[in-house]
Amino acid sequence: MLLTRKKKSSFTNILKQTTGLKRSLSKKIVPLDGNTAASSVAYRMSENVFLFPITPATPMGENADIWNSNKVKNIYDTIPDVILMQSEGGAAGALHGALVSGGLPTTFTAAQGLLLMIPNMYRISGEFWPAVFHVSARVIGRNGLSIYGDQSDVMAVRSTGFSILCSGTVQECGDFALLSHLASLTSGGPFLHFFDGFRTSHEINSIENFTNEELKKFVDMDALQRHRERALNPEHPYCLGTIQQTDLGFQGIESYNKEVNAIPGIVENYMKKIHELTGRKYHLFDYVGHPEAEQIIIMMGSGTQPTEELIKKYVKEDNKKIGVIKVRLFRPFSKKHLLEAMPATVKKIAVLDKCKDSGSIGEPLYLDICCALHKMDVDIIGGRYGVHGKEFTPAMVHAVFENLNKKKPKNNFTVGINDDVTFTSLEFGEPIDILPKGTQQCLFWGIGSDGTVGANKNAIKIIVNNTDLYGQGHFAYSAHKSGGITISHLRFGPEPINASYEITNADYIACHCTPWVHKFDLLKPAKQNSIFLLNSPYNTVEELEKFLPTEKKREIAQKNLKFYNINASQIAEDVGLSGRINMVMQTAFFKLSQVIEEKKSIELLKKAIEKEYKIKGQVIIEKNWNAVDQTIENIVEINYPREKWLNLKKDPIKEIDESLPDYYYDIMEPVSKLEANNIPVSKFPFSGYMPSSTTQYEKRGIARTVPDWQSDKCVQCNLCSFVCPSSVIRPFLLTKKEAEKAPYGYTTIKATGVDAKDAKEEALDFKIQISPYDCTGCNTCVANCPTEALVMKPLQEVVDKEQEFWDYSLGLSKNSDKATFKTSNIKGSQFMKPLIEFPGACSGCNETPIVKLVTQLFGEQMMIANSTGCSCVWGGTLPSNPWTTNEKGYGPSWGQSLFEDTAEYGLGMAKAVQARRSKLEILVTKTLEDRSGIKDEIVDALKGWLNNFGDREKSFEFGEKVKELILGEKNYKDNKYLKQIIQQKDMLAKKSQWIIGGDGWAYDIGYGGLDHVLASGENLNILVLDSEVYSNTGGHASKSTPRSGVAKFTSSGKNTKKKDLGAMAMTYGDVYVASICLNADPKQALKALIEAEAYGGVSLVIAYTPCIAHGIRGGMGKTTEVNKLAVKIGYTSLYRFNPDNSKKNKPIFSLDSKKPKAGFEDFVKKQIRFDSLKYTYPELAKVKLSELEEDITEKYNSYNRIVQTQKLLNKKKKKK
Ligand SMILES: Cc1ncc(C[n+]2csc(CCOP(=O)(O)OP(=O)(O)O)c2C)c(N)n1
Ligand code: SF4
Ligand code: SF4
Ligand code: SF4
Repeated sequence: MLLTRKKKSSFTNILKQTTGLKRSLSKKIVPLDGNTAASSVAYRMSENVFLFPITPATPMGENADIWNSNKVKNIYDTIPDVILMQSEGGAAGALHGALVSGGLPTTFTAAQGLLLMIPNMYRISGEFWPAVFHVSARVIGRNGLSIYGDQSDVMAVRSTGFSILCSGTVQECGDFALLSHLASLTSGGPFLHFFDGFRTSHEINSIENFTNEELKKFVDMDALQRHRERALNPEHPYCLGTIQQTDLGFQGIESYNKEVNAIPGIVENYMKKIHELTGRKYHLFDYVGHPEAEQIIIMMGSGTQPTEELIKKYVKEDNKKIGVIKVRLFRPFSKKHLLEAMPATVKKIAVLDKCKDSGSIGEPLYLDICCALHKMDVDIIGGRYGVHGKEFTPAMVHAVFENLNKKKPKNNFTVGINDDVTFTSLEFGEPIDILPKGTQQCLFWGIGSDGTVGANKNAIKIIVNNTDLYGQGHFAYSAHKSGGITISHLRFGPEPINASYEITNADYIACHCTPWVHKFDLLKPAKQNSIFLLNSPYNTVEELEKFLPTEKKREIAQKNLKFYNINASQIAEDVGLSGRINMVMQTAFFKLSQVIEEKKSIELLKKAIEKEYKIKGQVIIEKNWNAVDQTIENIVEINYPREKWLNLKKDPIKEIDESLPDYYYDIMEPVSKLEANNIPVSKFPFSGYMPSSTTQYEKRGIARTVPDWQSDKCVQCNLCSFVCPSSVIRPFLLTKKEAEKAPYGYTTIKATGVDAKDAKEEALDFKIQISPYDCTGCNTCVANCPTEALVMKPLQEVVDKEQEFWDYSLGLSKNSDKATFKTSNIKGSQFMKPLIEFPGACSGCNETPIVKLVTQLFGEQMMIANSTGCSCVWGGTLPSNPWTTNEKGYGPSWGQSLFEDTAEYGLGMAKAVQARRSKLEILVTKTLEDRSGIKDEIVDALKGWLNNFGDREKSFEFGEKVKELILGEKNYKDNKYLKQIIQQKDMLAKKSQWIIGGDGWAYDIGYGGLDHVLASGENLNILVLDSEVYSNTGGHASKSTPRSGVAKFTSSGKNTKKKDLGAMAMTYGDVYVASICLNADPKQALKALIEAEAYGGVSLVIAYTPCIAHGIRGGMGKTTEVNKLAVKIGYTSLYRFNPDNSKKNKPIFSLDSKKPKAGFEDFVKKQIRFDSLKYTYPELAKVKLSELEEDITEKYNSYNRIVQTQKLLNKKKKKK
């Protein structure tokens, strides 16, 4: 990373800048999350940081990048180098190299990332080097991926030889980070320090952080010198990584047992030192509970918090003889220290593992404990909890002790789910409140990107930094990238808060998103007499009586809630912060909750505003101040008629809609109501299966405004549909009868330009129709309409009639009827049903429309190997499946393997299909040779199929015919050939194989595989959704990120230019390559996709897909404008490289975009990713942006040179 700022910054100052957190020197308490607590130590204890982003460990790397950019030094008085690698495998390899050269490297990772490091972990521990990996532990993907935390990743590396230390709280994240660096250096061996991902990594809590002086204090300089001296160096050379035979290897592995055996003592020693320094006492195994406990739990991680707190309560109140052993050092496992920690009175032990070791006799910690205590007279059982990030609460701890108390406790149990298949689960009861007295609990229901989460993080900072209160914040999100729910759980109190679970007893609940009142059971956690604040336009009892559902009114009355309303959207609008309600809601929280006295809190809030918005200028500061004042004046207490609301009759139970599949009621509905924790195991489909077409049931209604069609202005170009990211706006054709039968108000116009045969026979009508509940309000269709025939209108105004019209439109006879229109042009392609609809992408996403177009062209024959990234989130998040089918039930089949192996996964798919189809080809050939008893019609169809075996469209047509004819024969099963052909009927149609992924995959982590597949000569299509960043993880730089681009991990603008993947692929000569940008040049994009699919070898289509991470000014609705500019100035050159053209004597390379024109400055200004550099690093901006401009010219010139060379060669050819 380039170091740019001249001024040196202290760590404390930078911590303030990066987290906005202020360190109170008097009490040294700061609100930090687990990732920051760990990385702030790791960064300062290391010399090199090798990175690759993976949730939930990514913020550790992001912190390191920002600290590096700000020249923050480590304790060795140097600035740690922060290096972004192409994968975690690469990070581990580089780290290994740094170690053997005497460096002090570190890295941060989780889940699949940690798995990629395994080979190097063995090597590092085998050579016994001092390195520390900090792991935000996360679920390993099995039949599905999850970004949430369990300990399956750490357990998967427990045999690598790394020492493993576990933190259970945010405070411990900092303490044990230090412990692991110190112990690693002294012991000389590698450490893995971990904490529960998302739970501890993202939880903000009040903790003490270390100063540089404190960190330095215990560093073992002798050990460091030993490490440096041991390093590879030509001045005292030796060799590493030797090949060993059977006579040598075994002894070699045993040769460092002594060093490993010393580790527990070293860790213990440093624990003592940390105790002396901080007063916090740790042991390798920490026992909490009754001194004569008979029943104990043994576990590690954040789950120890509710366990410990409940035990303390039961011991104190009922003198229960129970306790918990918290495992700190899991590897090397010290039996001696375990026994020292365990009371001699223990008779029964429940070992809790936060992972599942499928097929094993028990989970890893359980097996270790059984082995350690096998000679003792204790009963040991094992159970699983918190797997896939499942909540673990005091009520569940209670259930574990109840089980343990039984004569025959259940072994191999689960807690937290309802396993009604193998009956492993323990039942647990109502929530148990064990928080210290005076703790206030506050819940905030927001909608993605409304600023709620940011405002709440701010609130914690303000409170913890300015009062004696402790604070804790935990944030939960839904998987949808747009319109998803966010729930913030905030706790404040006079004593430290150890509660690693969500709030079930709230003193304050705020609903920031009005429709959530109807959707969720959001008052369930409300305490009696607590506060409820609603953001809605309804300030009177009368209006609210009408608006609120009966259930909510009754609940408000029953719980005697103090009910307030604030019209936050109006206030935001009035003060000039349209759509930004966060400041209003934050002010309301401070006023109503009284966590800090009102006057003081407003003062602090205003100060915080001034600081936060300083760079944006005084106008913005004043708008926010104004929002604060307006809020104080406009909060309305609702004096509701309590008696009346108490006696309201229940609404009738909604009838079951028979047309909806079981899957909807079993899975989708509970998920959408946030009640999925109650879904029993028996309802889960086998192997991660998700049925197609389920997003159609979601009907999220997240748009504030939706397009309204002005039929008189429409020129029937279908561009609106072409660019819609959500498949929401579609053109429909109607026969005369259908137009007559249409619902009242259903406007149509006479169809024009539909030139296929049916249209000529009968005049058709045309209509543009939207699915109102599925629209995200992105404005892309409006921006692309050439005649202003679309106008945005408030959803509520149009929703009922538009929904009725949409339902009617879906049943029209001409839908997807290829006989009525040509599908190879923009207009015709849009009459085909998109076989992906309503994906949960961000509003205005550029990835989805391209994939949608591909499904309209080839969807019924598509096999998709999808990479990990945004496209797998909007395309494959259980239970919302946007992949859908046509009237025949055919549609894309979709699979995701890993982030790193997508090309290989797709190649595997293609090869298997090829093999199966070849077999079918042989069978059909034999059938035709031995055709006795087979009707001529069938024989003809089979011949047609065989002759068109490799033709996608014809093999499909003949295949359909073959199926129809054979299945029409009553006794076809009597013929051995026909029977077998029908058994393999799904191989008749040639498949259209697609490999889809982002630039992170194609340019970086998956490049090796991609390159191999490019060289394979196979007939498959690769679509790279090039957003120039790792969009899914929040916008991290890839090798596709342009020079000067500000992304995560390149916070001072990227130093190097974008890799030209297309040019690299073209060098193979036999790969079809295209560069497209859908809404900048729709025709070119369509042409390229059709050519790519038709090409008989490998095709690579690189689609420029700007993303929210680019910070397009004016929002994603403006991407069309920016994309057109990108093409105009040559930032993105559009081209097609078609090797087939050489056979046709046509130029292989077509540069489809014109010579670049002026507009670079405008392009820069329109995107925060470039423009912000001018403010953060002005001098660098000058240099890097002008270099970017040069890159653009150079790139265009290089393409133009190909064109000119082609022309020249052509001329020469003609002359000859
Ligand atoms: C081995 C591994 N490392 C890291 C990740 C985390 N991860 C998931 S998606 C992603 C970035 C995807 O970026 P890109 O391929 O550009 O796709 P986009 O999200 O931009 O569509 C990363 C880093 C992972 N899933 N697996
Ligand atoms: S506003 Fe966006 S989502 Fe809605 S129809 Fe238009 S393009 Fe589609
Ligand atoms: S983009 Fe505008 S003119 Fe074209 S079909 Fe849609 S509404 Fe009609
Ligand atoms: S690519 Fe960007 S805009 Fe699209 S879903 Fe991902 S983050 Fe959102």
